[in-house]
Amino acid sequence: MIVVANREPYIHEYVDGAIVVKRPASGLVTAVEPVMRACSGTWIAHGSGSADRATVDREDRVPVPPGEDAYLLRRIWLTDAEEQGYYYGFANEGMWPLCHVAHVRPVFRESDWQHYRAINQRFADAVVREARSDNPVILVQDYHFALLPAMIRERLPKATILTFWHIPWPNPESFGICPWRREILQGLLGSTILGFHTRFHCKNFIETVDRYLEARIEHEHSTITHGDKETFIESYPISIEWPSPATVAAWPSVTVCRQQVFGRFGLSADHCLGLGVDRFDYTKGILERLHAVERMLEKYPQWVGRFTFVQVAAPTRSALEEYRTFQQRIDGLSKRINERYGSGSYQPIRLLAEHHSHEALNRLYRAADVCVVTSLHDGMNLVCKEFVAARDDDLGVLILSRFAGAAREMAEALIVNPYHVEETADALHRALTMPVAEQRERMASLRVTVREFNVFRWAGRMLADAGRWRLRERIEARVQRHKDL
Ligand code: ADQ
Repeated sequence: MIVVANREPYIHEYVDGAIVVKRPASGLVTAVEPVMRACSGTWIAHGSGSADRATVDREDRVPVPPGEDAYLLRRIWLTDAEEQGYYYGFANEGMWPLCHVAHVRPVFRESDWQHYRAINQRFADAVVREARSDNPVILVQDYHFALLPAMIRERLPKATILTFWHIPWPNPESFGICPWRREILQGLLGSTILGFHTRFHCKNFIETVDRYLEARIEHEHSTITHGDKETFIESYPISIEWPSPATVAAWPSVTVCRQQVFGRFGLSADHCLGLGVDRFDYTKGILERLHAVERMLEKYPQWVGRFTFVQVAAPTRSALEEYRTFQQRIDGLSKRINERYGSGSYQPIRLLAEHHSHEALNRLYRAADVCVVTSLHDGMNLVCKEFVAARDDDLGVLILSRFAGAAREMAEALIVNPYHVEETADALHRALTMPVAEQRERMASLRVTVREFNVFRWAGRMLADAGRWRLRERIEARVQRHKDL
């Protein structure tokens, strides 16, 4: 199996002259990495770490995870100008805001598009070189590679190409502003299967194709035929790896986690803790969330001095002005709320603008009374699932945006419209006063959902569909051979 994703699952960096391995803060990596560990194969990605070149062999490959060597990571090198055009430019200033419709204007530059096309071609060449047969199974990941499926199809016509789009797909009107909409749609239709998180995104995609391309659409089977190639469009809600009993046994108890986290922030045992965990991204609704915390303190003053909100935010795409300004706005708002409601050592907002290890995040999840996910638009959102997986005590409340794909599966959360600050403030108060029995009932039910529909179910469903597809193609080829005889 070959996975193509922009982000690598393991980044080698020089720190004080020594090489250390880092795990990126990325929902895609969180979800797809356990599948690769189980299936083995090759993961092709941009080599972005300062020590990446020093750790690969002559074919630019390195076995990972370090020490386990379960699969190969094949690195692709980009110049600064290529990274600027393909990754920061077209992918993150064009496609990301285009698909999230989060009121940030997409920017489309001809030069970015040229880089995007060239880098998609470079990855397609690498796939062809890494393929060990004429019909490999290739998993193409995300909006960095919209052109890749058709490029691979041209060189490996028998390949099974499963493309998964990790972010939302907008409606045809919104998508229509992209100057290269036809090329992007045609690129994606090189896939055998094209997956989205929700039926709603599938429907938007099919309607977009209907609007801008000549294609035959079979709504009943959810297939699109463009040229002589048929693509199956299906929803596969992504998830996380459910922690094994051995993993859970190694976790510090909830009581210990709470003591450690409360100790770190100097909070008394009867204090309440709210938690947000995100990349520093304008789609995640961090500003709206902080406004809701402020409104809750204003409306329910009994929480002043008794409630602290910890916002963990990993800096991301900091080369882009939009992201730097966003981070400054969050900083400014946190300071203002702390000036308004803080006193002495009490600060209602604790902003931790840094990358955290998986263990540190898990401790926070286990210590929190309420976890708040207020994305303005999110393909799925895995933070809410990680929070639920961490709570083997069945306690804690999840507040979840109705605009995250996860809201469709996690109805036992307190579902909010993050644009409605008053509603989120009330939900916070409700979460903090929720009786233990109700917390247990909601959390136990959420845990069943996340355990059942874990990331292996996601990958398993996609691969099973691919298997059926390959079988059908083999039978059709055999029938054709008989006809020809
Ligand atoms: P992301 O936009 O990256 O993913 P999300 O699904 O929430 O969003 O995943 C974020 C991941 O990064 C989580 O595993 C989280 O623990 C980790 N993370 C966040 N902040 C961190 C920090 N400060 N330190 C360390 N780790 C941190 C995209 C889509 C989502 C979709 C996923 C998977 O935007 O909608 O759910 O892909 O398809």
